[in-house]
Amino acid sequence: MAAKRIGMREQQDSNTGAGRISRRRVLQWMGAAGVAALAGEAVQARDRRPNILLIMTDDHAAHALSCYGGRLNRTPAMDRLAREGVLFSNAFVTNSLCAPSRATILTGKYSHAHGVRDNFTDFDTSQWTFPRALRAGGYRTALVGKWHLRSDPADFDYWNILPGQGAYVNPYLSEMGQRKRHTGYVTDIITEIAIRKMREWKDKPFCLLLHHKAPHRNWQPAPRHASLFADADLPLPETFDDDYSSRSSSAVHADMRIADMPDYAGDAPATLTGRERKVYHYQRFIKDYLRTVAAVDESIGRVLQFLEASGLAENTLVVYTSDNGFFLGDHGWYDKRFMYEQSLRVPLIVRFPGVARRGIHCGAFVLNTDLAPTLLDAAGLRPPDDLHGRSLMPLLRGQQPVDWRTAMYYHYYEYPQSHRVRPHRGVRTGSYKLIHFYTVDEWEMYDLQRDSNELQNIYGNPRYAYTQKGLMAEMERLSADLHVPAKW
Ligand SMILES: [Ca+2]
Repeated sequence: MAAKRIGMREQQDSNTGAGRISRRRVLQWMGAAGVAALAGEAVQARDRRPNILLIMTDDHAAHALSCYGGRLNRTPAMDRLAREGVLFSNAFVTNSLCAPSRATILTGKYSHAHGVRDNFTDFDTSQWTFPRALRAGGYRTALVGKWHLRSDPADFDYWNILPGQGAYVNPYLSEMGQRKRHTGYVTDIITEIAIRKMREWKDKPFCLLLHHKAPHRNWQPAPRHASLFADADLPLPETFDDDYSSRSSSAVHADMRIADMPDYAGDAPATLTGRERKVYHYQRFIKDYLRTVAAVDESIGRVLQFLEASGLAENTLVVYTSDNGFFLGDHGWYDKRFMYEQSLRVPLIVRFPGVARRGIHCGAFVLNTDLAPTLLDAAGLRPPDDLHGRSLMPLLRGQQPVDWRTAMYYHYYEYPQSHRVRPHRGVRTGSYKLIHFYTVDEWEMYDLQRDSNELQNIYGNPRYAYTQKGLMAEMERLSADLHVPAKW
């Protein structure tokens, strides 16, 4: 059965002209024994399967990349990656929170299935992950930077990680369990370690997870970026003054308002009051946030340069994404968690020379559950049947399967710490979003075509009764498909 399925995929590959992948797969199917049984040339065949580099940041909102239309900053290296690969313009996370999203990326499953619903749960490292499957398939695997899953990493030949959140300046890192203090700025240090490892491993396929701490709170820019934006007032987001008047009480209840943010409270001049103080906090926050993004962009530039100089670029799949989105003053907030757009959306850019199209934007709905099956597919390995995600490989080639998803299910759990965002689940389609804060039985619904800022809650509006009913049914259908437990 497995062989038949792989055979079908092989057929697809040849139909789409991705002959190189097919050849790699053939070599892989033959396995070591098969290769050894063949004469001379095949025995010498080098494993040419693609290297995989997954670059992920922490809390980088899609609207803070210029290639995503962000108007706040410039991200030349990320933009270059997008020009040379595929930019997914509707990439969403399934639970907008650090640890749950990281566990989802590793396992290809929703929070309820991998068990990490919040930031306070240990990741059960006995479960399947895509690095484990790659390792079993002959890849060397490495993890460098932020891990945030509490348990020690289990599926990596090499790991060198920040303990917990880690520090921006002179951080400690744990290299295979050995703690060591480094001198310098965290984004640069993580980049250097990753480059060193790729250089060392360049002769055999590797999968390296390069996970930055930036741009996570508390934002500390590198000294070279300390005065970036110093002379400018950055524009306020359109929803900066959202008064939550049409929403459920859950938006009012949340504790993540720019106006009240403690980070800069002591620095604000005492003469400032009300909205002036809120604007002051915003300017301090957004500039520090974007300064930490600037170092990440430089890191990506350095990595791309290294890949070229070392001859690895043509055979390395590079992914850039973030573990969740972020409110950049949108709706008067910082942080994430809510299913609203700025938190739900993440940047996702994939460059795969010789396989993926160059410079296209793909608007299909893609989720963080899709990364694990995609990366296995790229390596010619078959993902297990119980993953919730689906390989993005056809989309990368510019072909959208007719049965691709047109709605996505979302589920956030962590409460009350931190930020008092009530648990909720919801569904998003191309035109609408329905959210249920089920612990208080409150509903919200938005018409995303007419109200992209999500300011007018239309739940219960008789004009939308038919649509509302359909969305509720769709949420239940997706929830049943995913086997989301009724109680947790
Ligand atoms: Ca995060």
